[in-house]
Amino acid sequence: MRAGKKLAAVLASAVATVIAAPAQPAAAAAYNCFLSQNLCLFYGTFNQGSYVFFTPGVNDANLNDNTFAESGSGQGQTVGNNTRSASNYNSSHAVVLCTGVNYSGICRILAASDDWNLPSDLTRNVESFYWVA
Ligand SMILES: [Ca+2]
Repeated sequence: MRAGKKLAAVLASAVATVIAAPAQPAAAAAYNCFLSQNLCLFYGTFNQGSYVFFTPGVNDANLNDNTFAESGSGQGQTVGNNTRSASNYNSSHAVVLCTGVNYSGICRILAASDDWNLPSDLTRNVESFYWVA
């Protein structure tokens, strides 16, 4: 019983920590990216810095009117031509990222459940993306 109560207290503490966490950038990223089925685009390499997330099935033909919203390096910068890494947390749908607006230019597939430092021809050069059905 006593051990059980202690465990319950630890769990309650953990829950409180999780609930309190959204003020922290890393926790926000955990919610919007790592614990989601979303596509996340990051200002920095290795999924670092400010980021923006897109829900499954919602394409964006022009990332030049999006800004990195979350706190971190690059916050407020334009997403178009500034994305350095990307993570596709969707377990069933790939995404295609393109260097031009309206899915033009060089386009490359980011597989489901995969992440990238963008290849040299895409880094700081992505302007649109779409989900693969
Ligand atoms: Ca847009």
